[in-house]
Amino acid sequence: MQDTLVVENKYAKDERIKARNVNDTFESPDFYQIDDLLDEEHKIVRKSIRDFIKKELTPIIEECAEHNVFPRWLIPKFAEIGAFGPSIPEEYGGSGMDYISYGLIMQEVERGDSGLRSMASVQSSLVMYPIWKFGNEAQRNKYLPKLASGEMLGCFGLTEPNHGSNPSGMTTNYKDMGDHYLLNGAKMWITNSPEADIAVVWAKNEEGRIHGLIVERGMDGFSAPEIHNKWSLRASVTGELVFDNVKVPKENLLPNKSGLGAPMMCLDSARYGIAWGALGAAMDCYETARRYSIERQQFDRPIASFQLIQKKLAEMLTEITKGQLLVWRLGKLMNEGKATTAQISLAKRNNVEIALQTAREARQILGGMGITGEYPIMRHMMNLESVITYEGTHDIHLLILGRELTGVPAFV
Ligand code: TGC
Ligand code: FAD
Repeated sequence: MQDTLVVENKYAKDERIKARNVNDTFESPDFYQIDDLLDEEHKIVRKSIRDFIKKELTPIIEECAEHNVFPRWLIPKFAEIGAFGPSIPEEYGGSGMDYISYGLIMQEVERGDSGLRSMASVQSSLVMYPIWKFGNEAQRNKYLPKLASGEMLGCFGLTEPNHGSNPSGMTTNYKDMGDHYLLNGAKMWITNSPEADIAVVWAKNEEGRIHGLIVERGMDGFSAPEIHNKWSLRASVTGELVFDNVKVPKENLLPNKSGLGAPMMCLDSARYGIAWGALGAAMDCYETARRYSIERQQFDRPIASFQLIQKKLAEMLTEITKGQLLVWRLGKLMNEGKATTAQISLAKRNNVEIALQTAREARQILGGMGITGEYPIMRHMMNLESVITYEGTHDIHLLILGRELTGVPAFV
């Protein structure tokens, strides 16, 4: 990871980057007048995030992705616009918004880049949510305001080197040493970890029961090495979490829920956000391809005039529109506390899949230009290859649905 300050200064001087800023005229497609289903607050939230992404992220994102730079300097700005803890009550620094607003924030941020949406959804759904939901009052007051303001960045450690799709097999564990817990083990593929100030870590106690613990940067025996050579989410930082006899104070255990159900509840919230977010990436690819097809001439006419190009665009828009309706309804169910894990799986699975298909088709419409960083499509496509794997792989979500439909788990 390069020194972010050096990179920031370099970017500030770059005329080409300023030009990109002016050119971001993105508007989301709304073929079924879904905006009529949103209230004024939703539209205001969406506009403010969209403006922020155009002003702050679009100008730098291609270079960040190319040079593998996590733009940490944007974190206070993400906080300012309410991207951290949108559904967390205001008394803890959150914004107390509903789930449709949360979804729209994720959509707009991922329209900018899935890596930055990852950073924000981990902070909100996987760090702030468990501290709020399973923590005590002292933990909420100690951590949530700082996470909401961006003073602290968090990460979430569930996956292990040998336990990805089956987190219940985790071996990370802690022992009760009387005045503290002793934590040992390792987590893998952890978004934000090398930059994080705290980690919400899931580990087994001596009886094999899973609990959440808050581990702070700087604790003896705790390290978070970065994972290098990613061809996906290059503007997001991913790493390991290594615990070598880490003494965790007893007050850092999240007391109000144990068992795999606790991290799974966090995943429900994060997967919901991804279902919206992936649509943002799809919209950006669709809009880019639609505009390009009108401008690009071959055989003395715009490529938009060819039926095969129109077919691609029409199918992209159809899938995006279906995805929009899906997440709007899911958002209503989330607001009412009625959304089920299987419903969330269906939306995450569907919307990430159609986003990837959209990116692949859009890339074809741009021909050779589609593989360059002059357009966002290849970056979105590579990012989405992670999104389709994390928070439960595409096939695991299918199996979650299969279990719901038949009552028979087919995981083993
Ligand atoms: P299973 O038998 O399904 O459940 C075990 C216990 O947990 C309870 N439970 C839930 N409780 C509340 N809400 C939920 N959503 C729940 N899901 C499960 C369940 O009732 C049971 O409780 P009890 O009391 O009966 O014991 O567990 P299983 O071991 O059979 O696993 C099922 C499976 C495969 C679906 C699950 O393990 C799974 O979803 N695996 C995928 C793993 C995954 O999604 N990992 C994500 C890691 S985090 C991440 O990727 C972040 S990326 C972030 C970013 O950058 O954006
Ligand atoms: P595996 O579980 O080894 O799966 C490999 C293949 O086997 C997949 O195709 C899978 O679908 C298939 N498979 C597995 N089990 C079955 C089965 N029963 N039936 C059929 N097929 C099966 N984790 C965190 O805890 N926190 C994070 O912040 C986080 N961030 C991430 C960021 C990135 C960029 C990535 C890539 C991953 C991140 N993850 C994180 C981990 C992510 O959740 C896991 O990668 C994911 O759950 C899959 O686990 P795995 O990679 O070990 O794959």
